[in-house]
Amino acid sequence: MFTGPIDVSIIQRARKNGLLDLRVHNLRDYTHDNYKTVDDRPFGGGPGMVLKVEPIFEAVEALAEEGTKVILLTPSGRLFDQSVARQLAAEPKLMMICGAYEGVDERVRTELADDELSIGDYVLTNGSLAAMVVIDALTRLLPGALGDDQSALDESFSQGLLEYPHYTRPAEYRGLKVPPVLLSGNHAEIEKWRREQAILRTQAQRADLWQKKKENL
Ligand code: 21W
Repeated sequence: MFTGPIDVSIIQRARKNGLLDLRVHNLRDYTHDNYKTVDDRPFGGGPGMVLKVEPIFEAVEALAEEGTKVILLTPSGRLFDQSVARQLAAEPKLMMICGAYEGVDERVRTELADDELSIGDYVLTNGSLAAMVVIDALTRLLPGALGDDQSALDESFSQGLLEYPHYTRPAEYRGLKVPPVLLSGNHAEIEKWRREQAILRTQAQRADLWQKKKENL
């Protein structure tokens, strides 16, 4: 699950450049039985399996350092967004616990987790892809992680509007023309057009964002 994404592009470069120290641990390494059991049936009955408390406690005790913020990825966590990403990117050390099966023994949440995050209102098979999403969003915010040609300004969200439309060459493709203003060289007009487009788009696609934006105008 992790080896593909963490070995590509920006994340890998951040690791090579010493901006990011990323390690993946297997809970099975913190079990003591021959079967390396990490899950068990839920007390009280019901479907599925629950991640056991002991391997997680032992893993966190072995791996967490002074100042490590422990985050549980769970569908019932608070919603991860760009402002949470900015806060977390400023933390020196994070440890993410990925849930699996029906969930994680509640004592992990109450005793170990400093924070609980969900990446959105849809159901994944486990928390590792959610952790990968968080890692990706945080990595690009690390100072120096993006190349010169890329911007960490988070244009889509920092100003509370969606992004304006982008075009590149050719100026006409199969009769589809780039808006003439973008070819005009008039930077004030281009700025104005982009802002209008961003507003129109936000109104059409994200009434929730537009509502918030209006309050702050
Ligand atoms: C999916 C775990 C469903 C538990 C009520 C009672 C981590 C996640 C996850 C998963 C259930 C995140 C049920 C967005 C996600 C994650 C696996 C609950 C059914 N409902 N963010 N029992 N979406 N998902 N099982 O799924 O661990 S962050």
